[in-house]
Amino acid sequence: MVKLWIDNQEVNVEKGTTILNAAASVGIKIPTLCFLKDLNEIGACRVCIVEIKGKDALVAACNTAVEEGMEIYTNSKRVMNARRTNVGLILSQHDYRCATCVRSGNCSLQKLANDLDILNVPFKEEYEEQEWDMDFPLIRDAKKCIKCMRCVQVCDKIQGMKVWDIINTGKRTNVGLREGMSIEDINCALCGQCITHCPVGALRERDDLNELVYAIADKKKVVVAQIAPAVRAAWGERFGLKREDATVKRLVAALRRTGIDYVFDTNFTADLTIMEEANEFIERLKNKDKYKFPMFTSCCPGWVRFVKYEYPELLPNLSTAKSPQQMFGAIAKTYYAQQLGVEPEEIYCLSIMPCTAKKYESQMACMDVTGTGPDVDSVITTREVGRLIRAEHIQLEHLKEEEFDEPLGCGSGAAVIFGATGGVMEAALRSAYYFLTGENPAPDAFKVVRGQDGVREAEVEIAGTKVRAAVVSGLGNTRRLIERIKKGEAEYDFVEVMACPGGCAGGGGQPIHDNLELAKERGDVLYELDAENEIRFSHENPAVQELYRSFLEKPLSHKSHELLHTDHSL
Ligand code: HC1
Ligand code: SF4
Repeated sequence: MVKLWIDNQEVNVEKGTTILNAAASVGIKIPTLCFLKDLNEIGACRVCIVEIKGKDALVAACNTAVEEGMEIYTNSKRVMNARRTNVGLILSQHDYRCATCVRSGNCSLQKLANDLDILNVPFKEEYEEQEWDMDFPLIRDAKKCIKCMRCVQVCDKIQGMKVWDIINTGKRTNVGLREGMSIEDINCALCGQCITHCPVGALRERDDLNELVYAIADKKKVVVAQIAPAVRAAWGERFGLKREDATVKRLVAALRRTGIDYVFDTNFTADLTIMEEANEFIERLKNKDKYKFPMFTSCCPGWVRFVKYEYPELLPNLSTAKSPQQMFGAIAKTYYAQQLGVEPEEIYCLSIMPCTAKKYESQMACMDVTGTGPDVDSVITTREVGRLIRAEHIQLEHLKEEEFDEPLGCGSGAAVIFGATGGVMEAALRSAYYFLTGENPAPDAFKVVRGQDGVREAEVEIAGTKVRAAVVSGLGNTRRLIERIKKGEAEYDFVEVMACPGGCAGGGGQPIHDNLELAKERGDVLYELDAENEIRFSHENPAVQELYRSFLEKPLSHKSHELLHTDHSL
């Protein structure tokens, strides 16, 4: 142990502890900006500087280890002046139009400037512009970049993609796309993890709210919304709502206030996905010589993009089932349009997702089953739905909960856990067991696949058949797993992959909390919702059963193939 003093308080910590952590252990908060736990501890922003008695230079607390007998001051006059100067310098290089910034009110730099009472800074009048395709789902605004390197590190160390790099030298040093590539051509999976780890507004998703507002105002359009599983565990965070108040039923009510005509649940088509995917898996197991193994899930578009760029030879291993988002669009514009007695093009299908890659998935040319345009017209993130609610001045505290519309609003507990890593696998195993044995397993029989470890493996036995399953989240973990499979070091029958660490709960479209990863907490909410649901199995969803009876006939039928499956190499 090391004994030292911080702001005259005695502190005892393990050898090797940083000053930042030593201070935190006794409740002293040293402000940070570029710091990202375990990923970016480079001390570049010089915001966490502290004074050590007897030393001339101020040091960065995030990457300086404590030493025996140190006397440290975190808020001395010298420290405060230097910290103000450093933040002022960063601000002077940053586009300061906060009022029109997507991160206003949730920006680490803005908060620091306010906390430090910085009221006057010689802002630059002109900034170096970087060209960007504003139609692309991921937007970068170079004028707002503070060169903290967080995006570079997250994309490289967590996602293993190395999309961002340091470009130029000297005064023109900046962050940009690797090797001068364009965002359309580079291998970006669109996971959005660089967005959720950016402390300012330099990275964001394309804003699709404008188009939605026009669609709602268009009297000729029937606006139909779907809410993704993981959105319900996170949407209230932006409003500071308690978990028990931020229910999905309150979100349904809020969406109706915006003028949306019907509010449905992606859980409905998550159940439909399980019907198709579990049967596809059984079909592959029964005809092992005809198919490549393992079969991979295909509902995460960040993962599908990753396969296309990095391992195209694995495309035949992907389940041909479309994602629940896309199945919803296909069913809304066929089955539901028929029920309403309207043409497919009269329906405007909105999707509310915790994900940025879903914006890209909805625009793929193959996602148009009616030949009248995209099955899903627009995708907004959990953050954008928060902005929509604020823009409409909806007072959530006065809003009563409302039920989803029927019939596409009915979802099982198996569907809601899609939003947590391992959930798709667990839901598929529950139904595969039923399809193979004719009986339901205990609902939690396959909970062995739950957890937050980046890679989890399980071997389960169903009707005498051993199924070797793996669950992986985060693209860096995924690459390592694939390399092991390719080298013959690991062998599986069925693998679930989610591009974002923790699955959609930790998705790149979720609310941003600086230096806080909430995937586990949100995932726990989804598992609670599963346990509370009267229906725990996708095959017991009555609305899905009715859809097969009256429209699709059976899983993997000709019609199901036409509407619900795709060739991922397209
Ligand atoms: Fe997901 Fe999915 S679980 S991909 O994480 O399969 O985005 O929540 O909606 O489509 O259902 C995301 C979440 C989501 C799809 C489902
Ligand atoms: Fe990297 Fe994901 Fe950001 Fe693309 S979206 S640059 S893959 S972190």
